[in-house]
Amino acid sequence: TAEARPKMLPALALAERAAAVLRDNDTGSLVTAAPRLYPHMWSWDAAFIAIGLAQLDTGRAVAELDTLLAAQWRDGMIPHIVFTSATGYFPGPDRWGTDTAPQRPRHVRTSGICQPPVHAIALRRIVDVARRKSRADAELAEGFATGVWQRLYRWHRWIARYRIVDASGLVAIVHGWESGMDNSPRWDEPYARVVPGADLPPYARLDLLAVDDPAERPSDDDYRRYLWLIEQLRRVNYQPDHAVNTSDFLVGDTFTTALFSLACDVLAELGEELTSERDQVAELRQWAGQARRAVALSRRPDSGMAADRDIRQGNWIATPTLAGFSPLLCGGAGRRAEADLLSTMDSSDWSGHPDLFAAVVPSVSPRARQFDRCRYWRGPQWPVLAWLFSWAFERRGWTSRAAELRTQGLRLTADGSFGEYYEPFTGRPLGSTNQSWTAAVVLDWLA
Ligand code: 2M8
Repeated sequence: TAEARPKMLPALALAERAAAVLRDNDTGSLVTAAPRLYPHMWSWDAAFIAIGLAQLDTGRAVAELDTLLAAQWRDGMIPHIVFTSATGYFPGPDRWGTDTAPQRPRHVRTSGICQPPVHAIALRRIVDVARRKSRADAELAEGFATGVWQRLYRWHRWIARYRIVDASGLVAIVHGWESGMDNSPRWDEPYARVVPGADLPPYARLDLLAVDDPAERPSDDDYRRYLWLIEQLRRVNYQPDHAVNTSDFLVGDTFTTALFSLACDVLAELGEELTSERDQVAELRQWAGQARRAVALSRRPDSGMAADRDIRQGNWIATPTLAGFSPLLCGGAGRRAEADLLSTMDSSDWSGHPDLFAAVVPSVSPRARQFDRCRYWRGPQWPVLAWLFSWAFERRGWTSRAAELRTQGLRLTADGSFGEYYEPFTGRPLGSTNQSWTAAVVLDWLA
């Protein structure tokens, strides 16, 4: 119950604790995603972490993105993990075996897949925050943004070139981990057809050692499939064209597509402000428009919610998850459809569910049969996603909605434990504590 929770910290104390989390998880060149569970740099975590760092120190914020971008593959992909020397996370660099991939970066070890492209959003936020701080901060952030703009353009071009592979126009992923929502019920059907080969090399999970209860993490069956997909990708040396041809898992991800659309527009905007790259800006606008249309077209007629596309099977996956609200991030669905989606979001099936501790959209509808209140991406609330929606709503001019999400996000996180995710009915922190991206978005909310 709510009574069992530690009391809510006042804003100043909460901000101090959040800053301490980022400091404690800082190795000097990067902030790890979490102290024990994730002792490396994750791609989309790094973007949110940089947003939090921007409130503390512009120089440290840009350095974080710089570390990530220094690990960019030569074809443009930003890898989903940049490994530190820490042990204790599985699968580590040896299991990924990217060392023989011709397009890998030379000086650092990484995984061989990617994550949602939220980096341009982080760069936008860093520039905006710095401009409000001081002239020197603004110059630092703008100089950095101008310097890395091409690298982000090349990342977006990689997605447009290699990951739009069918008529749906959705951005395809070759592993559930690429969605960031690892064990979401969105992927149950496509994963059901991933059958690990008998030649899957043996392994031992380490993630379960870092959480209170295995019921907060994916199952062993899930993990065998995750590892099998890595095995398939490793066997084609992570060549992007072979990967989409051979992976047993190939899904058009509507949420990633919405973020791609939004990020292309944001990067185009930054390009207009800071560079003279007219042609590349025009390309970004075109990708943004195509992705926006793909998301709008993925809506199911009955619910109005966006769906994913199982490309291997040729069917839609319409599971009631938070990804269904993707059109609200990037627009394109039309005013009527958006109003309907917003009322769905407010309804008792979602944020308006009477038993929620905080009115933050859960990862899965509490009324869905797949809902599991403790298990990772199958029900709990994720502050980082609340931040994304609040930022996008602000940008779309829905100021009071953005403010309300921020208030509710702070209610969820005010105990100062910085959980990775939260149990929706009690507000109990789950997974890791002192999770960097949670601390980062709290810092941004409190600014
Ligand atoms: C989780 O994913 C990793 C694999 O990438 C894991 O469970 O080992 C996800 O929540 C993902 O979205 C996140 O980026 C990562 C680090 O926080 O953890």
